Amino acid sequence: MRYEFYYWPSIQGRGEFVRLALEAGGADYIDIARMPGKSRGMTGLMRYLEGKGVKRPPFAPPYLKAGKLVIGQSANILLYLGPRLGLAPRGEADRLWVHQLQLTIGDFVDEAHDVHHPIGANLYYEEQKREAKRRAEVFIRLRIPKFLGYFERVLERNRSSGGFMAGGRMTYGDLSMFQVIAGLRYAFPRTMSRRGHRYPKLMALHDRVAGRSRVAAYLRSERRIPFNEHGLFRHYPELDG
Ligand SMILES: N[C@@H](CCC(=O)N[C@@H](CS)C(=O)NCC(=O)O)C(=O)O
Repeated sequence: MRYEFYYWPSIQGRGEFVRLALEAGGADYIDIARMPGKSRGMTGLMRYLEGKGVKRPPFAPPYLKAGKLVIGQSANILLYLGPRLGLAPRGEADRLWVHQLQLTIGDFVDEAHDVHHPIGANLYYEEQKREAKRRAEVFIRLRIPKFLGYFERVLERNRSSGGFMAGGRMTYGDLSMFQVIAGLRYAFPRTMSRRGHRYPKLMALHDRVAGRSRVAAYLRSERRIPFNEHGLFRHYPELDG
């Protein structure tokens, strides 16, 4: 199966959760909008969003074409890919648990996005700087500790060896958690260097995932788009505590 992956070509964004799974699972895939001949790729991306000839069009990228299936919503794509790429546990209860973790990660990254766009995604950051500053204070003081504290407890309670969130093997949930830690370190370096030590298991998980051979090769490659100020995790020093 050659998967077709559709996402904005210049950001990691929510697409990165899927890219990481495709890469870590050794999938055969094309990142459509990043194919040479930029406009051709974007045409492919928009075709499904506009619902042209598609019975079940996705609302927004990322989405994945797998044969005749067109699957939207990052957590839904991972629910599909996980078992196929060896990145999900076997039993139903365990699969639901990883899916639940992924949905919680989705909630967290929505909030990370809303730090720099608290009023609306249609406005520039510069048009909502004052509100962003207030939002960042709450995010740093209350929301980062609440979410990271929760994920740290998840790691503490998973008694299987390996240091992953569910069972003894790496799942797509661990890959996504790696991405969240990397993103927070990029966007809020001061906050994370002051408070990161409170979450030793999460920091270790980040390093463990980054060290996996396929992930490490991907991170070194040009396929990994650098963090930037157009994506989900943005570094604006004035918002960093
Ligand atoms: N919950 C969806 C969110 C998808 C989403 O918000 N995609 C963004 C890019 S990261 C987008 O292009 N949204 C267009 C819009 O909301 O109008 C997911 O996790 O896939």
